[in-house]
Amino acid sequence: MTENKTVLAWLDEMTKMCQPDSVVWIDGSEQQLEALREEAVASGEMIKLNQEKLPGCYYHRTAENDVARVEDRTFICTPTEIEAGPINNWMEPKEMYAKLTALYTGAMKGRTMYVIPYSMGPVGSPFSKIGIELTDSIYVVLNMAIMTRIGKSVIDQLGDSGEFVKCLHAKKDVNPDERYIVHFPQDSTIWSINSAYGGNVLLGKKCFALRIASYLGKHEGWMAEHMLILGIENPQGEVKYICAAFPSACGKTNLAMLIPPQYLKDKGYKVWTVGDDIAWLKIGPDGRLYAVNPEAGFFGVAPGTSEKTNFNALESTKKNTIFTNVAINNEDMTVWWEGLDKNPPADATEWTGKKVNGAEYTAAGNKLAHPNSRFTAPAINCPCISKEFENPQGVPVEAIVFGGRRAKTAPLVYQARDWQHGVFVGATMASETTAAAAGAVGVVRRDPMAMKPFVGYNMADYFGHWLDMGKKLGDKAPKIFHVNWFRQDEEGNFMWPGFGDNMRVLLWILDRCAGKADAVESPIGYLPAENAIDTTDLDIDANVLKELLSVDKSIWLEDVADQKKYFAQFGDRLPKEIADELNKLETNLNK
Ligand code: TSX
Ligand code: MN
Repeated sequence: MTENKTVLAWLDEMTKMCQPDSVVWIDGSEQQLEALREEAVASGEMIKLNQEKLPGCYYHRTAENDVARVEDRTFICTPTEIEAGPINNWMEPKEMYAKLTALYTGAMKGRTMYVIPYSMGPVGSPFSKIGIELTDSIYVVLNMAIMTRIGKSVIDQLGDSGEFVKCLHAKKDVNPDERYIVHFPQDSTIWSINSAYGGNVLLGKKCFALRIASYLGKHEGWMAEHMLILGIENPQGEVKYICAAFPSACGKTNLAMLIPPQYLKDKGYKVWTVGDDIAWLKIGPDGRLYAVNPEAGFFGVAPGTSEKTNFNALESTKKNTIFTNVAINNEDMTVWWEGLDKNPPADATEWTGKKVNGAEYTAAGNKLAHPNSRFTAPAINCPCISKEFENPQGVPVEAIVFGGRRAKTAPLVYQARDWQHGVFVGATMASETTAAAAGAVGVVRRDPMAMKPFVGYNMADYFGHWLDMGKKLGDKAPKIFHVNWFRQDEEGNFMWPGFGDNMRVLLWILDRCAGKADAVESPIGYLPAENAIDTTDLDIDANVLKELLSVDKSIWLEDVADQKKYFAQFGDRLPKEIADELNKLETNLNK
């Protein structure tokens, strides 16, 4: 398929190490993919679902010990430990290569190695980067075919260039004790072994588009961020774009595909999805910041996705989708998960493969679908996919929104005073744990820019890169905001209706960017002025709204103490600007 010497030499080296029985190039043709689906069904790796109700849809079940990303086994192997920083696991590259070479040697004996050329971003876009993933899993090939642009057009685009990310994945025996997800940023290399779960093996996603790309972005003057991208069209037909970063369990995919409240729909407002997880951001020819979604699909959490919470995501999964670790309804070979509806199938196969009565099984407190079960759906299936989804130049970004799940601390929305303050707001992002995560509920987890597990170098230098980008953007920089959909009252009830009504907050944000909405200064930044957020047709008490927009100084001072502790781990590598902003916040709160 190619005469590219760098590609062929690397492929030769990897083949000699892994010793597959055969090597198959993925050309991206429907014919080849269909043959692979049939092969996976014949071997039991995938199950064909009801082709009338769910055309082109398949089911896959992972090993029970292989259901999520493994942060404690994820490494950034830079030449020195300080380059990887205090947040990442690190090992000296030579030592790691030797350790992994032992594991990979002969790992593909008796198996086929697939060679997947793929592009992150539209093929040929100035934003886009190419990767080649070698894998012995058909499931990986078929997921990559949904999540990225693959095949011949990509290898043609690469030509004889050596500029591609070398990705190696071997399923081996899925042994969790020998599972490694390893990045060598200086070599543009990713090695993954002993897993077959999404985030660990679809190497274009978190490994490349965030960890390796963040490293490349730092050196090339752009940014790889864990952000959704959405467009809001006003009644005049103008579309403005927002990027937003949230920690897990905040409903990022739901926000990316938001449906406006009826009265705004009636006025002519629309929401368009450009991306639900990752944004690559670059300064355009006009000096503004532009965003591209490097992915081609959604790898979304299934539980909680319903017609009510995310109609557009659910629609996206109705054809050509791969479901992983959800439950099967054996009556008609469709899928089910917690939160889809209130009717668990009577004749069900739960996610580990046991046949159960779904009603009885769930009534006894068991889950039919794994909480981290997923759908892999093509973005083009999404009813609200943006016309700009494939735009090679990206979309101009008006606002950057950070968020978190905070019961008491953060108000519904506030605006940073300037870019530097905004970077501090992102750096101090935090979320309180829910029952969905392991461990205690309500514990504050700091997750700067929602990038804690995804920065491919020292987090302190990453803050520095954000500050540098602001200097380059100057007065053309997007405005920065923070939102919290999860404020609770004394009884623990959510005070804000959330979901589609979040549009009201997004419109205040866009109005602020246009210099149209009123705000008041507070110790933490600008808050919406009274009546600045449109509550038309919303049954919300004026006092509740006031409470949602209030700042409790003593609670914030507790958070400041936690922020100080968190930043201490970066030592004197922490940019002075961040320390200055922390001091400013503390001073403001003590006034
Ligand atoms: O996704 C959510 N969003 C963003 C939507 C665009 N969720 C689900 C979070 C789990 C992933 C939310 N949950 C949101 C939200 O804005 N808000 C809440 C909290 C909440 C839950 C239920 C109600 C109100 C708020 N009300 C009723 O159930 C009637
Ligand atoms: Mn994500």
